[in-house]
Amino acid sequence: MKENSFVSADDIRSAFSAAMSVMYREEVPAYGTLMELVAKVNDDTLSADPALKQRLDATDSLDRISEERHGAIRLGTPAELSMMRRVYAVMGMYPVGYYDLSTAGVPVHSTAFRPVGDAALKRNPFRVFTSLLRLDLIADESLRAESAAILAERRIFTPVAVELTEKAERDGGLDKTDAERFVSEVLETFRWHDKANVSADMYKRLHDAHRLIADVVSFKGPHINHLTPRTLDIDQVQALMPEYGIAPKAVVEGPPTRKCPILLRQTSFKALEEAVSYRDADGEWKAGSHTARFGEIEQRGIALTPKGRALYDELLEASRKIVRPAADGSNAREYEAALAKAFESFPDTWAGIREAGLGYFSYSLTEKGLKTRISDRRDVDALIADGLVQFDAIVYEDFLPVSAAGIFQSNLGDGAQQDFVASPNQKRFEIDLGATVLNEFDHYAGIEAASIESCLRALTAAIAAE
Ligand code: OOG
Ligand code: NI
Repeated sequence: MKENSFVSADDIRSAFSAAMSVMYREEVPAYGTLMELVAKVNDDTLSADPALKQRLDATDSLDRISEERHGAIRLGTPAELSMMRRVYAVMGMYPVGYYDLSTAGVPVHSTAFRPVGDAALKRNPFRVFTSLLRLDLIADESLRAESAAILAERRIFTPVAVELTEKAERDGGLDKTDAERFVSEVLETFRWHDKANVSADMYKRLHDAHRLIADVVSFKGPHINHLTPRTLDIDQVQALMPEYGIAPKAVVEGPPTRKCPILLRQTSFKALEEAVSYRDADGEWKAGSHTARFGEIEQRGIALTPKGRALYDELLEASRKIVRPAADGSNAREYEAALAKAFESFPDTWAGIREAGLGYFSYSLTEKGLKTRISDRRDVDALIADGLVQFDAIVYEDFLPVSAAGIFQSNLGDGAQQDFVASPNQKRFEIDLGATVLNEFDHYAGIEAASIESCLRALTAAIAAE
């Protein structure tokens, strides 16, 4: 009886992402403006392309097309990370992928907590790019120790949020009343606090070491630093942002514009300078400012195999050797041209991508396949050649470290570039997390293999049944 009264994890996640969207729009009005622009461009794109509209209507919910797809937070301690993992699990969000951003001059490593599986993603795809600060990369030993001490003092979860997470773990879910309380209590963790935890002097020391350290250590909690709706035409939104009074980052991150979109393209408006106050030793509040929060948009394409990803990385690097995008946008055109040129060697038809083994596809029976029976298990190329099986791109649901670094950098201010020795440490991250992260390539390969298996089973089952 009890189990029937549980709200599904997918529904809790939907309620949470909706509540977060409302909160963030109130906190950051420019984000509301971006949402309006995205909705308008999505509407225009759909009116101009009835075929696209029809396709999306069949596969996605058109009325939710402009909703948030992801957000991001930055945590300070292993204990915060492992508790966050338990909180997300109540909402059906699990750690997928490991991203080392030290190579890009950002002292964090990260994962994405997201729904896994088609049904959950369709119901609500909301995910949170979650980073853990790496104090081990800070050279100044005393600053490192002071930061650790400040972080050890703070409690980012409300007691009720912790209690309800434990209850969900114990009972296997939450009923309606508890689920509603859970969403509003967890939202508190993501809220903005304009009163810093530290003195103006300490803030300055943290900020001088790295702006990101100041962002994580100085505040009561890991405020959501951006939300990201889906756009159907990222180039158009990027172009229109200034007209709407918001300043876009210099370039769109990721692959160039293509007929067959691959991976993920994203861009953002630059983080806003916001008023905060610091608490000095004598208990007085002192006015200052902090820059951390922004709005982002994303457009997703096909998930690439390790071979496709290697080619993507190679072409991206090749184009960046020709033109490295400047933060002020002064060479954005040249960068776009170099990127487009470099990617000419990446096939731009679905069949070409599939034949070269660059992308993951989901296979299904054609009309003919539905009516046909075969006695042997053939390979998928033969089934396609016989017209029995068709293929659709599997959408990339994860992130890209070079792009993430570009998003971080554009929001840390120009000239914030700093070098750290590359030091990926997935083992350490997983120990701190209290779980292993899912390998995204294995995951996509599994979806593809299962779709092939189900085609073969259907095609040969009819024979067995005879
Ligand atoms: C996260 C930046 C990464 C993305 O979309 O790649 C990210 C952050 O700024 O905390 O959200
Ligand atoms: Ni993002």
